[in-house]
Amino acid sequence: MFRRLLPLLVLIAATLPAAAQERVLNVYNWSDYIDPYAVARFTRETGIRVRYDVYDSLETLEGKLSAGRSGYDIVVPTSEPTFARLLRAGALRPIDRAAIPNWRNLDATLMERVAGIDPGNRHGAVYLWGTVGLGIRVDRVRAALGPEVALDSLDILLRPENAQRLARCGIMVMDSPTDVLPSVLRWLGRDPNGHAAEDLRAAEQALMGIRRHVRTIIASSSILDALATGEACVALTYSGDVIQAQARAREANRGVEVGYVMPREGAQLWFDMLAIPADAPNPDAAHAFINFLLQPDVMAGITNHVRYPNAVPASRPLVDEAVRNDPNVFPPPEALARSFVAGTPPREAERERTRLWARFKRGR
Ligand code: N2P
Repeated sequence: MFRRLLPLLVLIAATLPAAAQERVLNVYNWSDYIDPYAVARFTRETGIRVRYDVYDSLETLEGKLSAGRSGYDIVVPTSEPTFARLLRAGALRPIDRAAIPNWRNLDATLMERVAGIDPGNRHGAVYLWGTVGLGIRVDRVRAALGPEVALDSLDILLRPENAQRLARCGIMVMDSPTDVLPSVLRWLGRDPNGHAAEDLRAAEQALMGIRRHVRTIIASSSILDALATGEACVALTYSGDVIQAQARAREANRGVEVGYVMPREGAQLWFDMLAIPADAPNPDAAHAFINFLLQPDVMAGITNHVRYPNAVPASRPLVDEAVRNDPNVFPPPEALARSFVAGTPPREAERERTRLWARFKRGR
């Protein structure tokens, strides 16, 4: 009897406690926003398995989190408006610094920039940052607009006569009012955070002025792919996504040359935050993950892979020289001086932005 039971008992002993103890970290991050090697190394070093989901717009992230019980332990919202709003709604858990000794590796100046919305930086650490601009096929844009065209302005996209000439080549805009409207307002010479009715009307007019020349308004992840293959000729999206597409296009070696345009009118600058939802199932694993990410060598690997600058200065010497010296990855001080950071519009303005965006997508 005992003999027959033994294998069963061994089986139970071997599997049950392991299953009960298996630690899982549920990550919800932007697409193309980590070095896969870092995730594998985290699991190897800690034994914590990672369940990894991605989103490609702030609207998607906020929708998922606002419903509650997302089941995620780590999320990566932009400081404003998303992180600020989640924080205000009580949807984020205070971070226990004692569990994150590598917190000291964070850039004090960058952390100070987000302390206005999160006093004492209690709820988040800057992960990566970047700008909003245009990914372009350099030769095609020159061919369509003339060799003299200035490749540093949103004029390429937003002047209707330019958009018309580029329409056949393929214009795309990322599907995110939150991350598109501020740049349009700035290009118009308006307050990028303006939310008065006339600001929004002006932005809508500008967008409608090019609407019929726009091939698609689509998720930022699809834009990255379309830039890499050459299917998109001009696309409004995030800086590092363009630079990743540029690298992929070079590797493919099919004659697609992708360039990034940081708007001289002033680029939108954003900071993405590592944060823990208030109802995270495994907050201990979340703390362990943040501590792991904030190591200089891990962060350097991430910046090398995704082409966004991070918030750990000691990682800088470990970043590949070509990435470190790329002004589109690390914007020079003059460009930063002209940049602006988005704010958090009041609820009614946010609703109006959503309606405006739906009209833009519909084309009327
Ligand atoms: C990564 C998207 C960049 C994050 N694919 C924008 N805040």
